[in-house]
Amino acid sequence: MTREVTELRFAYLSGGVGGARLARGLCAVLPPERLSIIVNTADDFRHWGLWISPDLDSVMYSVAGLSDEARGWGLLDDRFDTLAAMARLEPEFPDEAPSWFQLGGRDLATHLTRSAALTSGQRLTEITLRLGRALGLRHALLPMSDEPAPSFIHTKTGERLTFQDWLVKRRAADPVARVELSRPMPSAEVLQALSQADVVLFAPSNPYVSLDPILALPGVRERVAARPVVAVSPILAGAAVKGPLAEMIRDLEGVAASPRAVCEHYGGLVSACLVEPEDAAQLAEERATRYLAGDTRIPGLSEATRLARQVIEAAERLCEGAL
Ligand code: FO1
Repeated sequence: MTREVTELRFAYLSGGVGGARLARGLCAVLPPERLSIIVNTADDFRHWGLWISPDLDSVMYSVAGLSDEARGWGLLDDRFDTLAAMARLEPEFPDEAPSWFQLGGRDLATHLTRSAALTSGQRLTEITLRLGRALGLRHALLPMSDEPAPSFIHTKTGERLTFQDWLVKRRAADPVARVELSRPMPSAEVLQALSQADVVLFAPSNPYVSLDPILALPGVRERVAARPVVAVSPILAGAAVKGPLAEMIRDLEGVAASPRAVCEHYGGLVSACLVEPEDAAQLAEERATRYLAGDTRIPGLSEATRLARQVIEAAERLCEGAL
C-alpha cells in the first residue's frame, strides 16, 4: 500500500436504486479526486424515440439531491401530464407511445438532452459529465461503456425479454433462467478509474443485472480482482430492500437469499461485506469474505452518509491488514 489509508482512492460500481442512495453518501464524505462512480448502463433502452439511461439518472438525481427518495428513481415533485397525454395516443400508437414506463415531465428534459447529444455524435461519457455539471454535481459519473450494453432476460418459459420489459412492463413476474449480458468495450475513463483505485466498492445492487454487466466488460474483472473489494449487501435479513433480487437468487442459484449467496456469486472477489447486524452474527465464522455489521438500511442522506463512513472504515482496516 503506497498511499496513506486516509487518502485511499475508491472506484464504486453502482446500479439500481440502492446504488444511487449510497452514492449520495459517498459523495458527501469523499472529495471528487478520491471517488470514481462507475454506473451500469445495461438497463438503458430506447423509449418514445429517446435513449433512456435509468441507472445513470438515478445516481445523478440522488447525488444532486433531486431524487424522489421514496420511489428511488425520477425527480421529486415531477409531473406526469405528458405521460397522460401519451396514454391518450397509446391505443393508436402502442409501440410509439407506451405508458407503462412512467417518465415525468422534468425527467424528460434529461432524456431529450441526452438523446439530442447522442444523435449529434457525442459520447455518453461526455454527455453524462455535462449533465452532472448542469445539475451541480462535483463528482464524475462514468457510464460503464459508451456503447449500448443491453441485457436480456431469458425466462424459465423460454422467452427472451428486454430488461425493462421484464422488470417494469411485466413487473419481474417471470422467473429467470438466465441473464444474457452484452460485452462492449468499457470506456477508457472506466479502465483508468479502476487502474487508479486503491479499493473497489460494490454498491448494494442486484449482482445479476446491475454489477455483472460492469464486471463482464473486457478488462474490468481483472482490474477489480487485483484490488481489495468492499461490498454492501443488497440482501438484508433474507430480503431485498427493493426489486426482485431474492427471487432471482432462488431461481438462478437454487438457494435462499443471503449476503453469502450474493458474495459467492461474485466468485471470491469480495474481501469484506457490510451486512445487517443479525446477518453479521450468523456469518461471523466466514473467512473467504469478512461480513461486518453495518447500518445498511439507508432511506435518506444521513443514513447513506453514515454507511459511507462505515464502508470507508472497513476499506481502511482491510488495507492496514487489520481485517
Ligand atoms: N421503474 C419502475 O418500476 N416503473 C417505472 O415506471 C419506472 C420509470 C422510470 C423512469 C425513469 C427512470 O430513470 C427509471 C424508472 N424506473 C422505473 C426504474 C428503472 O426501471 C430502473 O431500471 C430500475 O431502477 C432498476 O435499475
